[in-house]
Amino acid sequence: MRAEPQSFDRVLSSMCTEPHPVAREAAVRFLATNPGDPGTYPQVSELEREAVSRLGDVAGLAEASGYVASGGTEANLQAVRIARERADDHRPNVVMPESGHFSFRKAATVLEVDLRVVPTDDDHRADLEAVRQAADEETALVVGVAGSTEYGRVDPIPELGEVARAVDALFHVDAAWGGFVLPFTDYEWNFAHASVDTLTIDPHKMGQAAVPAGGLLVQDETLLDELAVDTPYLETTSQATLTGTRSGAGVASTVAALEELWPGGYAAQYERSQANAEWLAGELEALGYDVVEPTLPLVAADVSTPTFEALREAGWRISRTGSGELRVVCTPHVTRAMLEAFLADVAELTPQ
Ligand code: 0PR
Repeated sequence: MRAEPQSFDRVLSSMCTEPHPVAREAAVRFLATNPGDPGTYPQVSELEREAVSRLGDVAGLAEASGYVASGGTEANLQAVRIARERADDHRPNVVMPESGHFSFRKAATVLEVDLRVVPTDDDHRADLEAVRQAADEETALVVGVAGSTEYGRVDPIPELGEVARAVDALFHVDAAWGGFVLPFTDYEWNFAHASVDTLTIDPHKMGQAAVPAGGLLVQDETLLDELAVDTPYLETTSQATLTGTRSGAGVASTVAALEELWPGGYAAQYERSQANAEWLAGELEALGYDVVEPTLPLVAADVSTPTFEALREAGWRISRTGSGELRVVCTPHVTRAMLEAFLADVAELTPQ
């Protein structure tokens, strides 16, 4: 097999990044283990407990429960599933701001719940009043986003938690992308700041672990019981994950990355990424583009379709928001030198 994987040199669109060397090494070492079968693979199972506990440190949860999922999609789907199992209604609803990730749409289809998508405000954050109006006694789950996919925005998490409580629904925070940068900001986003029941935090995004490594954390371990099914022919008696067999690579690389980087390494990376995002935003603005202020390390700018396409032609891996803005995610592999080269190409394509 001679094919080579994509290099990260021109990747500005991805929420994932090059794994940290220690995370890569751990992933390779544990590739052939299966945390789905703890009776047979006890070492990786022990590592998963450690991963969850360390993710709890990041997300402000002292007694953490949860597991390392395949990614944010699985973690979000499982959060909806927990809420669905707890609801009495035949077909409960889930209230989510329009900034919520499309994984919730998959979850709603699979689990047959109604997804009530409510508008965001002028700053792309959940409109609290709209969430309040959409939530009712049939609401099983309210979703808040802490680091949105398109604009890196953080919803008013404590207030959304109160809305969920008022209708006796569970409250889920999707910090799949934001979870490893938010600890270094002033945002109130996690278990420490609000009545959060479940939370997604993905090591394989800003956590610098290898794919596949998502994180589902639950505030109370009994919430996981909603997911558990009996496993008659395994040594262990039940399984809460959605997947059965799964590689231990994600689990091991999560522990390795956290051991190496939490908190100092992630803090330094956040500073670099945020400074890069602010620099790029300033330069794009100076070229005359409308830029959405990067409150987290993600820049969106109103670049025309021909310019966008010419940049892609030039080899840049870039993506667009739902409303067509260019979107650059300042992940750890995105260096200032890369952004300088990118900006030079943008400048060349910009009419004087
Ligand atoms: N929640 C949020 C807030 C996300 O941004 C994403 C993924 C998910 C959940 C789902 O996570 P998984 O993809 O791990 O299941 N957001 C990116 C997106 O949809 C995923 C992505 C990653 C896209 C790498 C491109 C890419 O190269 O845009």
